[in-house]
Amino acid sequence: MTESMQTGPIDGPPTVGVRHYAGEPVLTDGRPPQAVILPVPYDGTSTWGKGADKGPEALFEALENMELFDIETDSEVHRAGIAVLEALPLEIDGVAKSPEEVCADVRGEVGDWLGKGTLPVLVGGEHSVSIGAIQACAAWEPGLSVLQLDAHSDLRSTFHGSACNHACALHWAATNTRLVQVGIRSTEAEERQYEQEGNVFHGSHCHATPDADWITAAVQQLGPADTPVYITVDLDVFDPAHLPETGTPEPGGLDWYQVTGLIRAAAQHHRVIGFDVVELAPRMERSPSAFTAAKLLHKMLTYVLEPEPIAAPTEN
Ligand SMILES: [Mn+2]
Repeated sequence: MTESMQTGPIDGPPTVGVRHYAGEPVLTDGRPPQAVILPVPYDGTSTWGKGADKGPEALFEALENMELFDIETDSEVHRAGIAVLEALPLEIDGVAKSPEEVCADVRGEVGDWLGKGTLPVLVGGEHSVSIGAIQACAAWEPGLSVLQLDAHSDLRSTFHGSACNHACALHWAATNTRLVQVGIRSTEAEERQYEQEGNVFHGSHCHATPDADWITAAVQQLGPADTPVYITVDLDVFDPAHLPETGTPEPGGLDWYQVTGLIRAAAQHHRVIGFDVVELAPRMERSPSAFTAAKLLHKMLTYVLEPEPIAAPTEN
């Protein structure tokens, strides 16, 4: 645990964590926050486009410059009590942690927050940061299903000598949980043995099928109503026209309304107990990709925490 619980003035420094979510105070009244955001700026195993270590900072900067009222739900989720934690330490005495150590540390931290009844949310970092979070959620809820939005299968059992490589991000989930994969358009022949029958929704399928149809099918494949679900969003699920700044962009991706439509439906039908947004690799100042990633994080918190709608002011 990196932070202790304290109470403090609403206008003062954050009472939990190290910075205000979206620049707004954390309204927890001394209780544990409803959600914590754990930045994991890890980029130890990426192979092509480096820069995922810069993802969390760019995302938070964009978040602090965004309108927080959500038009779709008439709500402001930041009032629910969301804390941004200190980034997960990635070195010990100046030496970079191994992928396995990062995985174990994420697992421990996520498990601690689940135990407090707080929704754990990770911001990456490359995709291997999801492994420990999924393992912690599966230990907490043995019937866990995992919803993966991604261009890549990430199902290899090992890569470059480690099972905690980004190319293996979902292997553990595929072999230990019910895994539904959406937006996939890049895979290796050897990975297909780990796919779960009926649970892979390729990018081409999402484009050729009415959204309502494939979204309903994907949500059903996660299990019966109220199944505990972990959602992992690799931002390369988006088409590069919508979000180009990611480590390994792939053509033929989903658009904003497909991604948010799927996540909203999944959150309405099931019980989301944790999620992550990974693989933002910003390459420019005031990155539009970082803004899209920040807005997606805000949307996902809205869908999962379901804040009360705010009534429009009326004239007397
Ligand atoms: Mn990917």
